[in-house]
Amino acid sequence: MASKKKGNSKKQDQLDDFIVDGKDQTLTSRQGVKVNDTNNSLKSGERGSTLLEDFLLREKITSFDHERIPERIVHARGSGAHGFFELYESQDKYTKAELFTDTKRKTPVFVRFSTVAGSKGSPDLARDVRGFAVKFYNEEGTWDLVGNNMPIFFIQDAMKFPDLIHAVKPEPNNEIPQAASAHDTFYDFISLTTETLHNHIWAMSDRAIPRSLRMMEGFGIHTYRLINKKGESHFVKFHWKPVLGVHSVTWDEAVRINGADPDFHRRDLWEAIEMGQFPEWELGFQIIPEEDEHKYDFDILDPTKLIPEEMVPVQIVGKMTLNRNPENFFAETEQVAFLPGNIIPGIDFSNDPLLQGRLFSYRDTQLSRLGSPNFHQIPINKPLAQSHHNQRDGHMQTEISKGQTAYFPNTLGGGCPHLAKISEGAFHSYEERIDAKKIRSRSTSFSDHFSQPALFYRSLQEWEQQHVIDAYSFELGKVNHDHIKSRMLWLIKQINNDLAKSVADNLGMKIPKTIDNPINQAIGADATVKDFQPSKAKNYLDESPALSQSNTKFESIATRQVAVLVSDGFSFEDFDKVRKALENKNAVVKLVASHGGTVKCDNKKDHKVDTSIDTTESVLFDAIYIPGGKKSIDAMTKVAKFEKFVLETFKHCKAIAADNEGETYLRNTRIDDYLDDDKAIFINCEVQDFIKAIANHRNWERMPATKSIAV
Ligand code: HDE
Repeated sequence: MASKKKGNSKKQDQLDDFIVDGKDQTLTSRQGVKVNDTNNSLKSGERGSTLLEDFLLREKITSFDHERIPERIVHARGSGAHGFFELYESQDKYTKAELFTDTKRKTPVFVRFSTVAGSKGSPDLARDVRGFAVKFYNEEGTWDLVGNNMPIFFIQDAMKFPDLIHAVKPEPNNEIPQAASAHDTFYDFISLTTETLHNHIWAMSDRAIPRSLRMMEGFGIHTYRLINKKGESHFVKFHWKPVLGVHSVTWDEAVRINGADPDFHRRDLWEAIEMGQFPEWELGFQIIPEEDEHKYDFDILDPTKLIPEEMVPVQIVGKMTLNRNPENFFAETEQVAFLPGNIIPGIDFSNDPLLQGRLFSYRDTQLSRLGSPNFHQIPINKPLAQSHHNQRDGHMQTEISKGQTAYFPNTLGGGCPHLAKISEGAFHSYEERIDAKKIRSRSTSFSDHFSQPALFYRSLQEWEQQHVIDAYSFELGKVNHDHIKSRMLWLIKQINNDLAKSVADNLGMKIPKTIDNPINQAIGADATVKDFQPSKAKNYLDESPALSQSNTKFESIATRQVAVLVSDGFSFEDFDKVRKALENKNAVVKLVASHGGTVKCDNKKDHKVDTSIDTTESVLFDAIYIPGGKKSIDAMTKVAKFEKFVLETFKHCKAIAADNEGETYLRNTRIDDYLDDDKAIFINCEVQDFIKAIANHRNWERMPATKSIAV
């Protein structure tokens, strides 16, 4: 057992009780019998057959055979971390949930980020939505906020979820493609299901290829309710805002990162926490008073709609910090079970039909994934709150429930566990008035599928729009059936004419004047199709600046990776000046040399090489610096990979700095023509300017020039 550390949260203490540390211990069997040979099986003679009697072999192999559990049907690829949430100011006017009223609390959390479509071993930089699931371990019970990094979802009703996922997953005949939406079945479905178009355009934007899990927003998506002590309800949407801002890579980088380091996001999260650069997000509420429920041109229960922040501002209420990596990936990140139905007094559901379906699905999936209704007892899922109930037995029961009774009411157990009053903190569902017909149909208030994708596209900067054009062109370019591409072009035209024209040009196709099948086959055979036509689109806002990544934060270079390109004889003076300035701002500076081991500076001192140029790629860095030193530059000129590094860094619009002979190196490359006018290239300049350019993330103005640089 690990010893409890000072400053541990209660949850951490609870987890520590389960940690088994083999350090300084003798190898034993699972029953604790000491073992003196785990290399050879028990045989009948040195060259004889293995004996069935070998309990050590059987135990070892049997455990191994059963090491894998079914991966999540969606969100299989994920990375997790521990942390805590702190409240800035009591929100008691909205909610009685203690984590939102007690500013002295440090609520322990476990967060799991994920991609959706790929398998457990798929690469991190797939073009995909990212899951953003947070488990809050409260004294009053666990609350799971299971959201994504985009504020809306693809579909309006849970009934369609299996269709959506079957369409995006690898095609069933050949299991191709892995972790990619660019294929026929996905676009067949999307082109027939117009409610998907809003989430889809987000997936075509840079939001789908984040620079880091630490640099993406999170959203609860659904409208929830907050309930205060008086029993009053406000509708709420939850937002996570990353302190480092929202930043992405380009598609060209994403493709290369997937080869160079498929664990790019997982490694980035892990390393940031290990180096004490704890990822942080602020939590915000968008509050909608009950009386405003029907005020908007969209339905607040429709999960394919966001509420523009310009219409309902996000009120920041607290901050989440992730400060501890898991001890064991399987035990924690793999076995963590999120349930949108894990709710606490002070928070309640709305009638969003997607949310309602999720309440059933997640518990069900944990049964087949974790194999038992006792999955709550797994340490990572165990509530901090005491739990006493009459649920019993089942696979892997680890609790030893005492007493004669397992039913309620009882006298033999003293009436226990007894009921709690609402005034004693019992959960009580909001008493919403319902007077309705039983009906299987879609509300016409959910029928406008075009206004918000159009608003999203209008709100982007030119460079962001270009990325969206490129993404549609790439994805549809991978689709084999022309009729599917044609339908998509027609639908994209309903979102934005220029966008559709650019994509059609790239595909070498014409936008059809009309499409054959009525849109929204997907709504229901008897639905009034005309209610779901693009003509229903409304223009309630010209632009929503909050949707563009150009309006995010550009303040910090903390954890940004800077490659210093060198060979033997590099200028120590140049290097030391830049390194100190960057490290002072918590950037990570790495010596990338023509060889591994150590590299000599012009003072003849050896410096440890972080990575040789042969074992890394430019896409793993945010910026490059080339110090002077004639000998170093001459040697670099003979290694072609250095030039590839520089050209790619230019192509991906990142900051480049060089001093003294470093300039000669850059002048001899194909970016020579651009060196003097580029806002993010610095030759013999102030380091502070280089730092500012790294914080700015990218110089997108360079994009047109990068077209002519092929690497
Ligand atoms: Fe999920 N989803 N989902 N989902 N979802 C799962 O649960 C499901 C939806 C989300 O890191 C599964 O434990 C249905 C919306 C995240 O462990 C499964 C519907 C949103 C994660 C499931 C939705 C999400 C999941 C698979 C439509 C954003 C990963 C494994 C009604 C608000 C959690 C599991 C983690 C995981 C079902 C829609 C987010 C099968 C039926 C909307 C972040 O239960």
